[in-house]
Amino acid sequence: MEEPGTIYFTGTAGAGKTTCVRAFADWMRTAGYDATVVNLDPGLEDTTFEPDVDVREWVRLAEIQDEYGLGPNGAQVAAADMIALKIFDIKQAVAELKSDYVLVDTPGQIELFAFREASKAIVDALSGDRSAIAFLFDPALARNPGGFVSLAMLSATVEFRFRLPMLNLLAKADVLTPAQLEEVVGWSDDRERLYEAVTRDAPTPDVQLSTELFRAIEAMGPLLGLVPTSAKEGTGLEAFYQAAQRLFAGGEDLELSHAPTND
Ligand SMILES: Nc1nc2c(ncn2[C@@H]2O[C@H](COP(=O)(O)OP(=O)(O)OP(=O)(O)O)[C@@H](O)[C@H]2O)c(=O)[nH]1
Ligand SMILES: [Mg+2]
Repeated sequence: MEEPGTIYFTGTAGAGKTTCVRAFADWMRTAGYDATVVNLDPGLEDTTFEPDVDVREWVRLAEIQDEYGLGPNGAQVAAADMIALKIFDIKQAVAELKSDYVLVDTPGQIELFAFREASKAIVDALSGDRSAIAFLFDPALARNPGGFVSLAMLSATVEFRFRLPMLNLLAKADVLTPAQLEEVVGWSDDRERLYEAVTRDAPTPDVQLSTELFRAIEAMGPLLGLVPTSAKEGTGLEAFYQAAQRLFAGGEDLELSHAPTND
């Protein structure tokens, strides 16, 4: 059997990761594809979310807080280390389900996920050759040029840490007007437009800083190719699936034969 396509959903706190994983898994199942949903967030409190493999079976944030007298962030750090110790059990639970796709929800605190050695060990252990990181751009930040550039840098940092291909998503696209959406997607497709937006109307010191940040983005290589999605309205999920398929197929454009078109 071919190795599953594994996608880790990352992004700033509240960017919409958990909702997106659920919506994407629902979309995939409706379309006739099979997907395993993995929760890697030991602090997840949403009781309506029922992942197929749940890290809370092994490690629970509340218990770590109580047992070691830690706050939520300290407990997340300790939890990441504990998860790393259990990773082969988790990997086996995922493998037993034999799905084509594995969708992984990650803890809310991106810095915990991106900057801890334990997270790197977890991702390395779970990932095969067909793995990618979905990075969600929160429109609350992405709608402004400065916020957009900051998120692009964060996405690049995540890529640099994990050395996996990135799928950049604009989450909660439904909260933007069509004009805002066009503008934000335009920044990801066209660096000149982004540069113009970054330097427009900004006070001089900000222009200097933004210009430097922009140059850093420019040096990073390929354009972001942001895919707008809305978990709430179920839009953009097919486009995201196709982007993932292209990536896993090594650039080949696979035919999507039996998926509904709800974009
Ligand atoms: N309008 C709209 N709201 C959304 C969408 N997706 C998520 N939200 C809302 O955004 C908030 C955060 O969503 P979550 O899915 O919990 O985000 P998260 O990134 O998993 O959050 P943490 O794990 O706590 O960092 C919730 O109030 C969701 O209802 C969407 O597509 N559209
Ligand atoms: Mg979440």
